[in-house]
Amino acid sequence: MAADTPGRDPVETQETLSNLLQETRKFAPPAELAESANVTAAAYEEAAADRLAFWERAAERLTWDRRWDTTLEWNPPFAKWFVGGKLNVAYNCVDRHVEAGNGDKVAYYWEGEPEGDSRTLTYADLKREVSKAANALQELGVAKGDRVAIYMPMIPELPIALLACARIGAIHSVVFGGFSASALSGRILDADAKVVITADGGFRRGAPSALKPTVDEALKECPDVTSVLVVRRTGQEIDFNDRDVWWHDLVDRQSEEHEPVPHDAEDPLYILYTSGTTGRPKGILHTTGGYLTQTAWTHHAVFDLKPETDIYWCTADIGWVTGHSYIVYGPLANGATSVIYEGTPDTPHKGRFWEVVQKYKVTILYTAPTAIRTFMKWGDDIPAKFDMSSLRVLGSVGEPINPEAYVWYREHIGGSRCPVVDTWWQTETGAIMISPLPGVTAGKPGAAMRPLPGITADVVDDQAQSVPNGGGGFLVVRDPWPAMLRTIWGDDQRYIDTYWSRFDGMYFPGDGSKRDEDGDLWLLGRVDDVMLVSGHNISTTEVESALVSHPKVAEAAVVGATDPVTGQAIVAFTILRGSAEESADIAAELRNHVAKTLGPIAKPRQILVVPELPKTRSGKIMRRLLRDVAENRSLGDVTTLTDDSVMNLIATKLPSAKSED
Ligand code: 6R9
Repeated sequence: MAADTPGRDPVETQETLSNLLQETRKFAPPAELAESANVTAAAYEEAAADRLAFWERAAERLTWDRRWDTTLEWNPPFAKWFVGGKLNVAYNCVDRHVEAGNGDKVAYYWEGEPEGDSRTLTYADLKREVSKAANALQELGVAKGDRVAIYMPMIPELPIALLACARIGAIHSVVFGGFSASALSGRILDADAKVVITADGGFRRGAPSALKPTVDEALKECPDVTSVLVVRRTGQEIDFNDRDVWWHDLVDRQSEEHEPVPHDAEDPLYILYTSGTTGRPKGILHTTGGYLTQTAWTHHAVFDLKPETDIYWCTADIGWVTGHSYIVYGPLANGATSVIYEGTPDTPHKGRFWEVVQKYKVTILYTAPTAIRTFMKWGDDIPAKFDMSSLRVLGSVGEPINPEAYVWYREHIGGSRCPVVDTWWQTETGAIMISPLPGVTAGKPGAAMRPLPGITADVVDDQAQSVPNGGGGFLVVRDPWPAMLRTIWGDDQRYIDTYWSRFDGMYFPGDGSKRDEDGDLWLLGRVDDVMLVSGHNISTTEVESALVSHPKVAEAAVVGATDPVTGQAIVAFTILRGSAEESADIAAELRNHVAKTLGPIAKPRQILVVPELPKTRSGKIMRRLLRDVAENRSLGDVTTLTDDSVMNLIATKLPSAKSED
């Protein structure tokens, strides 16, 4: 622990990243789960003994039209997996389950936001709908390798559209339905998409929210788009142009038969643009065989998915990678029954998620820390009103989960019986990389624990040396993995520069990490956000977690602001729990709490109580904007912000900002 010990040798305190937070709580896997777990501790040994043989066995869980000749071709940093293999992703996700006699099994329970609006799709229904949509795309002239932009609400036609593209070998590029016209046109142009699939609108926060006008606006910049396929969802009035065609006019009259042709294991499956908190968005390119292998295997292993009995719900939007990998491809490849929910967690009431869990008897729930902290803020009494005894595994993704949020999730959602799997991965990694295994790992609140079998993640210092237990530094991945991005669409050099140049021969995801005394991994946020306070590199995550461990705090974001004395000083923005009163001395109370938890070096200079925090559309805190506020600058690019009124709310809090000491 690197507290601010007076007289300590300065060289000794120049660690790459401080390790301040100590956590002693541990939760063993439930005995029953461990006994019948899909994956046991042996998987780690098998993968360590022969990594490629391990991934070959994972690939054998899929149905291949032609087996691969070479498991991995590695010309750093360009990887090809299962070279020479051929398969059809849509066949693997849909048809093969029908052929195996599971046509009547539910693939998706879809729950619209307006109450009572629901739809059930079996695997046979999905096969029929995907086949029709694939025929429709072909009628529009879409061929293998063409790009299709998808800009849709969370309705069943969205996964159907993805699978229809995959079936014919067209490359989908999903753009999150909340993005602006300029974000959409930029992505359409970068990928040179020929067709756009959209809807009139979707339901959000109790009202129809239009999408089609944004597409019309975007397409003014995109002359090469030949057709727009429009699903009628809300029934709202929209403009119809020559290139527009209704989904129900075109798709409904198609044949229900469509022959899935085999595609090459390395044929592109999709492009997904990363949120682009800095600079021009990057089109992350994923291919076919390796991606499906790792998404399917990790979904089977990390969630212990039992397709016969589990009801699985991932609350992400399909517009970001979690939805691609863990609502569409992984679960369907495994023949799972999933829930898809269209709307927001507070519509029409703040118990909506738990009502959905109760209604469908959800057994596995996968959500994000931002949602969990919001539920903590709303109060324990809300989930307590619902029967959630069906739940058996809980997952978290998207940001570091604060230990306190983890414990709250485990207790108040998981009834203290469900293991929590904190899964670290990225759009770029395609699938989960670091996570506990629920039947094997004794989980620690806040830790992602170990790289999964077959993944060689490590923590290194700035000289690329592995840090010892107790040390902090940069997360890296040493060897290629099946679902890794293959490049940035149209820009190999940017791919090399962004991910493979910081450390020779290693993938650098841009995250800080520490390895604790037991050798378990903790993710500490983006290295760009690390604060340099009096010569110590302090992670935002540890200070935020210390704040959230105070009973009055639901959520916190900290940033380093320029300081004449310490280089940078910590400024914290906090949201209080529903039950907590804002008192005059709350700032002092919280500052002392952090100092007590992490040591005096981590004591924030300033604490602001705010009503909301600025977040990206996928729920990640945008610290960059808070840094602007903390340093009294005008705000930078706010286009990826969910709700830009939030920054005004925060600004009104500023005059009352107190700086103590
Ligand atoms: C899946 C997804 C990737 C970035 C990643 C990291 C953060 C995601 C995390 C986590 C700590 C976890 N992140 N999961 N940090 N613990 N369990 O979120 O993809 O949107 O590309 O974001 O999110 O900083 O580098 P993406």
